[in-house]
Amino acid sequence: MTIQLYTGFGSGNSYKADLFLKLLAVPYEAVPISIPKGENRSPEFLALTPFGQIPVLVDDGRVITDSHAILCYLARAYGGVAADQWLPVEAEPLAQVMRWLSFSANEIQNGPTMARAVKLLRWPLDYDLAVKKAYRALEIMDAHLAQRDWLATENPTVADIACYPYLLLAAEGGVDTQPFAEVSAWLRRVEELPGFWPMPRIPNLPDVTLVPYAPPEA
Ligand SMILES: N[C@@H](CCC(=O)N[C@@H](CS)C(=O)NCC(=O)O)C(=O)O
Repeated sequence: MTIQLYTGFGSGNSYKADLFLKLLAVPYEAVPISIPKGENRSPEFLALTPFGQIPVLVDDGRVITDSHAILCYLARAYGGVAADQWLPVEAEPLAQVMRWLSFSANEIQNGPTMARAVKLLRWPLDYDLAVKKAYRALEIMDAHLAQRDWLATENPTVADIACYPYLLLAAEGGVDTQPFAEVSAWLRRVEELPGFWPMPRIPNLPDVTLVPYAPPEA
């Protein structure tokens, strides 16, 4: 039975699932859901997930919601010989992966993701606070990646796939990743993974002025 991924153009959370399916070379059917058209509020879609959010993965009757849950499901179900690499089962590396999945769901979500939501979707949020959180998250990541190639273990894991999209998209929210050399190098490493699939980008977006990064005073 074909795997279906309910996904949306411009959605970084959906792209996490699309990208990982491509990296694992798992065939699937992409079912586009338009949030601007309200398709995520249709009775059919809400029957799949009361959250009304994309992405949703349906695999042989199993419905998996939430991008990070989908990444973990795919790693274990379809990772094959690399399953333990993408999502380790041993206590310490598993904890490290969870730590960076939480970073994606909290620090990245509340930083670059929210800054982008303000600029792209006009969400009525505190933009300055989102940018401040974004730069703090980037400082932490940059220092962490100065010591290592990948976020959680010595190999790429689902944590790298989870953190990648909204840092790729950071400039759409006015957040500049350029001053963060280690993060920039890590973004390129993700893009060099075999099977990497670039995110289809929203064309003709209005220019967003990058907020200059000011390093903390020593
Ligand atoms: N925790 C969820 C968040 C998913 C999410 O916020 N998806 C957005 C698109 S990127 C969405 O569906 N928004 C519509 C809504 O919340 O009504 C995940 O990681 O998948």
